[in-house]
This record gives sequence, C-alpha cells and structure tokens, in this order.
Amino acid sequence: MSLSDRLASIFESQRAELKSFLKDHGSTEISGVTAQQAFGGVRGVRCLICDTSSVEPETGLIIRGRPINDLADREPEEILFLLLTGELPSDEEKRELMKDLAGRRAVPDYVWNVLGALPENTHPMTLFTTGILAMRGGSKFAEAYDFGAKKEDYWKSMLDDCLDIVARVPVLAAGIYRMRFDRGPRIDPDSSLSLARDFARMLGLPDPGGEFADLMRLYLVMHSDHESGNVSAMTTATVNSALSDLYYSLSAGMSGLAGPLHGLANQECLKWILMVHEKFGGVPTEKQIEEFTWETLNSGKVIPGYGHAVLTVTDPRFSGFFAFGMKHCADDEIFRTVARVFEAVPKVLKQVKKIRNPWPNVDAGSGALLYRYGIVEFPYYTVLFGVSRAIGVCAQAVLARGLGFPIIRPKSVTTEWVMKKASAAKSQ
Ligand code: CMX
Repeated sequence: MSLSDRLASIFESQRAELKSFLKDHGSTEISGVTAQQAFGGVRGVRCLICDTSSVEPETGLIIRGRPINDLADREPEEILFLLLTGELPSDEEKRELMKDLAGRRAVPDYVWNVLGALPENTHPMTLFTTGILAMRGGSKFAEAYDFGAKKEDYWKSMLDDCLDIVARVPVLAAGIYRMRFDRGPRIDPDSSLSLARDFARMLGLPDPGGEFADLMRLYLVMHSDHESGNVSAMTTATVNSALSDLYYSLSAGMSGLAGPLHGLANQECLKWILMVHEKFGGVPTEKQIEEFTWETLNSGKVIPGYGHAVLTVTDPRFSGFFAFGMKHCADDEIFRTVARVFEAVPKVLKQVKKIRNPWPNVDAGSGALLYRYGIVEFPYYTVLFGVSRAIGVCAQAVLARGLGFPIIRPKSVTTEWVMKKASAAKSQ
C-alpha cells in the first residue's frame, strides 16, 4: 500500500474514533494552570496533542512508542514513515519512500539567486529560513486550497509539501554551507543516494570511511522530533493551523529554532568544551574539571550541555551520540574532553540543591562530533538541527490536517485579571 493510501485509511478511522471520544469524554480535564505556569512560559501545562513523539522526564524521547536509541541505526526516511504512520516501513515501503524523496530534491534556481543577493555575512539560519520561504511558490497545499480542496483532503497536499520539504532542506542546507563558508561551488544532489548520505556528500567534507555520512544519518534521526511543545514545533503547528502552507509554517518554526535558548544552545556547548580543552592545555583531569565547574557555578554561569527543562536523567540522545563517539573517535582530544566532563560535571551538579537534573542533554556531545568530522563553523550547527527537526514538524502538520485539528487559539488574560482572581480566591 502506498504511504498516501495508508494515511488515508489511518486518518479515516482515527477521525471517527476521535469524534466519538470527544462526544463521550470531551469534558475530561487533562491539566490545570497556575498563575506561576501562565507567567512561566506555560511550562508543564498539558494542552497540546502530539502523537508523533513524547518526552517523559525519566525516559527522554520516545518516537511512536519506541525509545530513540532503538532507532539509532535507522535512516531518516524510515523515521519520517514512522512519525507519519506509527509504524516502521516494510523493506518495500522504505524503498518506495526513499525513491519518492530522491525525486523531489531539486531546489529551484531562483532560491539560490535570492540567497546570493543577501550580504556575505548573513547568518546561516537567516539564509535557511529565507530559502524555505522562497520555495513557497511551489506549495501544493496553497494551490489545492485555492482550487477549493475539501477540509478532509487538506492532508493530501500537506503531505506533498512535507515530502518536498524533507527532500529539499538537506540540499538547501548543504548549498548554504558551501556558499556561506567559502567551501567551493554547490554540489548537486544525487538521487541514487539516501537522504543522509547525499546530504553528507553535498556538504563536501572529506569522508573516506563513510563515518561522516553515518554521523549525519544519526544526527538527522536524533533531532527529528521532540513532541510539540518546544518553540520550533509549536510555532510551526500554530502557523500551520491558520492553514498557512508548510513553507510559511516551517520558516516561522525555524526562526524560533534560531534562538539562543533553543537550537543555538548546541554551539555554546562546543565552545565551552573547546575553551576547557584550551585552558588546561589538553584533556583535563577529573579534578581540574570539578574545580573549574565550581568556579563557573560560583561566578553565576551555567554549565552548557547539562540540565534540561523536562528530563531528569541523561538525555538518551546524548547517549546515542556518545556511543557513536566511543565507536569511531574515542581517541579524539575534543571527544575525550567531552567524556571527561561527563565523568566529572554530574558529580558537582548533584551537590547543587536547586539543579533538578545534573545529567547531560543532547547538546553536550554532538558538537564535538561535528567538529571532529570537519564542520568547524559553529553558526552552522543550528541549520543542521533544522534539517533534522523539519522531518518531525512537517510530519506533525500532516497529522494535524489529517485529523482535522482547528486553528490554535488559546485565551490570554491580563495581569490585573490574574491578580483579581487570586484575591477573590483568597477571600473565599
Ligand atoms: N548549570 C548551572 N546551573 C544550572 C544548570 C547548569 N547546567 N542547569 C540548571 N541550573 C540551574 C538553573 O539555572 C536554575 O537556577 P535559578 O533557579 O537560579 O534560575 C536551577 O538550576 C533550576 O533549574 P532546573 O529546574 O534544573 O532547570 P530549568 O528548567 O530551569 O533549565 C536549562 C533548563 C536547560 C535551561 C538549564 O539546565 C541550563 O541552563 N542548562 C545549560 C544550558 C544548556 O545546556 N542548554 C541546552 C538545552 C538543550 C535542550 O533544551 O534540549
């Protein structure tokens, strides 16, 4: 069965199931909201639905019921299929999807012309979001909507846009890398290769043993989805819920990913590791790191790559990258510094009462691997994150339209309203 036919039957039964569930149980309360939460970034309030993945404090990322590290050997195409359908593809389904995506890789010339017109020092994330937006002229959803598509069919053209985007963003990102960092002319896509392998090839870095291509595969899998409450996913979903097409939606989401509290954190972690390595003239001892960690904390700074807004354990994605490093570059100085920091830092952070999670997050190790294989341009790291995250947020948009989710429109209240509500509750 084709991916589209499969989704048609999934959506048909799920829509019916959801309709009947909401008829009988629509008033089920799933969360309350305190003033603290409303003023605190709506943290922890369960008010979004995301079926592609979940992130629980003690387990980390679970994609469609499967812990992320059980998927660490998969191709990004398989992850896309899993996110969309809830099941891994059969060999034939995998081949078909890979072939379909390979045929959608051409980025129109005018996109390169638009990017080429921007100043040379433009941030790679600005180039990335601009490139995505510039492609929207080709949106199948926008076209279908203009031709009066029925609401039940919106997902079909959304799927088409999702597949076009997932196929093209690696080409766009690789072209941006070559152009922005003077790495030579763009390398055209090769439709005989998998998405990840072709991406690595188009970046144009030496990769005699194919390890870098494997790292890109792992990277695209690890960052592909992280439920729907993070800034990039929620922004993409909100914009998409207005029936703006996926190019508009994704470029908005990627603008959120560009923020230092979200996707940009990745580069800060590597900077810190390199600084530690330089400060101690090589791989530091555990004791040196312990002392330096205390020094950093006492000066009011955070230890990049440690702690998490949701998790209370080591991020399994860190473990996935760490295992890759141990297998392929355990002798690399920078990776050894990451490993030594991992031995020493949690012991210190555990002693700081206010820190909920002393363990590494995904960003603690991935940068060292990118650096090892030649991506030494930090500002580019968020683009890599974006190429991967596009897979998840685009799949989420297809599901939202497939299940007929409405426009996202929570209610806001004024500070005065909250204060009055609090004093009314107190006087009762
Ligand atoms: N170093 C020093 N202090 C830390 C810390 C760390 N790595 N992690 C948490 N803390 C501090 C917080 O700053 C907070 O202090 P204040 O109460 O004085 O503000 C306190 O411990 C409690 O924090 P928390 O509840 O454990 O964690 P938060 O949800 O507030 O913060 C995060 C989460 C990621 C912002 C924080 O752990 C941090 O700043 N880590 C370092 C930066 C980093 O690695 N960012 C990448 C995040 C990757 C991702 O989100 O996927």
